[in-house]
Amino acid sequence: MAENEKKQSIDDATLEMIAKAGRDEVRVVFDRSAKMKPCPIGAEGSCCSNCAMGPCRIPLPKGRELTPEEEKKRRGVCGATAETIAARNFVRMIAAGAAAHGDHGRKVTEAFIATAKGEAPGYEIVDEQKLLQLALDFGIEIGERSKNEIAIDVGQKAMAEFGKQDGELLFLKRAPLKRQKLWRKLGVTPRGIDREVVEALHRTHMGVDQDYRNLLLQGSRTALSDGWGGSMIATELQDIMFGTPSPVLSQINLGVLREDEVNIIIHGHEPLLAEMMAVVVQDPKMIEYAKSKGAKGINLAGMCCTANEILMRHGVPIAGNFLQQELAIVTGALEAMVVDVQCIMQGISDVAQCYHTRIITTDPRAKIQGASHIEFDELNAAESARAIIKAAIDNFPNRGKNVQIPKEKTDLIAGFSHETINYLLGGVFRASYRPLNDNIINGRIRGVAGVVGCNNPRVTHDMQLDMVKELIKNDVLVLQTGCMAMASAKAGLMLPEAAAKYAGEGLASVCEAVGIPPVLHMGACIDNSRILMAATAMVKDGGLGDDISDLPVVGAAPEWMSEKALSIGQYFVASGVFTVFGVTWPTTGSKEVTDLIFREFEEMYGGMWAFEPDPLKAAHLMIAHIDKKRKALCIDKARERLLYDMEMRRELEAA
Ligand code: BF8
Repeated sequence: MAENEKKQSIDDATLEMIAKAGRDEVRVVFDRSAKMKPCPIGAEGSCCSNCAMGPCRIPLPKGRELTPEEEKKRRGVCGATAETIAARNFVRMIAAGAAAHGDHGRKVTEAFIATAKGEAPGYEIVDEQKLLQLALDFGIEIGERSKNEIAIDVGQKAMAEFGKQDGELLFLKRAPLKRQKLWRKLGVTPRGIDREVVEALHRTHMGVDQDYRNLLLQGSRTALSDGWGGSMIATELQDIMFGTPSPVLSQINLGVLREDEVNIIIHGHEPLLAEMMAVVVQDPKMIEYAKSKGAKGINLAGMCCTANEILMRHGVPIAGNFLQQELAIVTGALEAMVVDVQCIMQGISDVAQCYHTRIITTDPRAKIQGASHIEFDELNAAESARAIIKAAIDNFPNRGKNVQIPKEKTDLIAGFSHETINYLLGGVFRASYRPLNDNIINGRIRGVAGVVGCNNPRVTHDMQLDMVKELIKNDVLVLQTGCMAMASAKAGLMLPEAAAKYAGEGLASVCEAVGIPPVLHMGACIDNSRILMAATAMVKDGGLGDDISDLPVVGAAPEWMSEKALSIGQYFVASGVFTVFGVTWPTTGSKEVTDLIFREFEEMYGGMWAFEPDPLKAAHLMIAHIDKKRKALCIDKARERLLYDMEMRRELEAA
């Protein structure tokens, strides 16, 4: 089906706002993507723009194999082969993604240290138990010291991980021993978070590393420095400062915006400002101020991963995922879109000019032309948050008559941190993954899938639902983060009652016994580190092999678009997880590179990439991989028996 024929979204609120944008003559991402055909040479990874002798474009011929003669001539000006060019591009994308997560982690660490020192009023050390756990992981003395003294040392040790030059990242010790040994053997053990990103950029510079296998090793090392480094540090320190998530009820979709209140959306990734805004919007003085401008109150909602952060810890509602950011403005009911970093489309600035919405940038690293900038100061967080919220309230009287808020909003339960799953499954006194492992071994749960990542207008918005529904129907427990979690939440899959409606009998029986939905929201994209921890906990609880690659566990990002998603995918693969991406695959310009990452990686890491744009077919690739792992663990028979028993039961009931 041609791009302009495909359905733009399966979400009614999104479709309603696309139509309104059309009537208002406002161009949004869906229009721009229909007009802009992706460059086929760049899409397959066959364009090198790493020096000024190029850009060199060496596309594959359409619909036929290369002749040996063409193959020989397929070189950039420097002589770079298709393999080198595809691998360089791939590794650069990983490095950019890892840098984004790492820089998020660093910013949080700075605020964490300031908090521990008492220099950041309004923030505090909330989860003491997690602090002590981290102190033990880092080898920091606890003794009789105060939580703030311990936290200063924890923060400084975490900060040192970014600039460390040798040795191994500290969190790697959390991985199964076998995995750690494998990383050392392959030479992909990350030394320092920044160092791996810098080395990836150096080695992909013109005239440096020109062996695609060697380049891909640095790709793994860089990605691992994200998953077991920058992202994990961000997750852990945020939990200590803001609380480790536990189940919380909230709502999602554009219908959470309110006609009669000042609507503020906080959008981006880092929760430092959002946390403070969640507190300040409740200040009676601010509410009074909003009333003085004619509003009934202040309504704070989130978008993208900042939304996930404040949803997980406070139940702040979510207005939508990545492709809905401009559409929130199109409602005509948004007083301010407050942004921090990452996944913020520059298009919001153009769209906002057609309505009254103020775009407020807050971070010196992420300014947008045409937006107002009110800088957020972590050391004076409440004051900054107040100034930003006041600016939004002041804009309420400017709201026009062209307001249309979709009615769609769905309840969801979020807050499934790794620790919460542990407690829910095992109970507070014997928290463990044992019941999960037992139910995998006895076949009620077939396996576990992490379905994560973005939206991408190249495919139908939120179409990943087909994948998630197929997985749970086949008794696969689904863990989600990022914008994919939001897609499932909008469809009601993150409610306990979804188990009876959508899950297979085995999975439904476990969900009903524990009282959890069949699809668990684990947080923002940096919280994919929680999935690594969950997988490691499953290995450590025993009975499912001695490495992550032995587990019937798979990953997917069916609608990915961001470089961060590639970094996440690569650290999943290098940690031993079979990972399927949809939309497009960025190395198809080189058969060698693609073969390496789709096939040989399995021998190297026990996990490999796959590309399948059809979400149903992708789900079946994942299920097949789960079954392969079950067979290798000799637990495939248990499931057959279980299914046989159920069949017999049905026959008996029928008789
Ligand atoms: O970091 S899922 S579109 S918001 S990149 Fe961006 Fe992708 Fe959404 Fe979360 Ni992750």
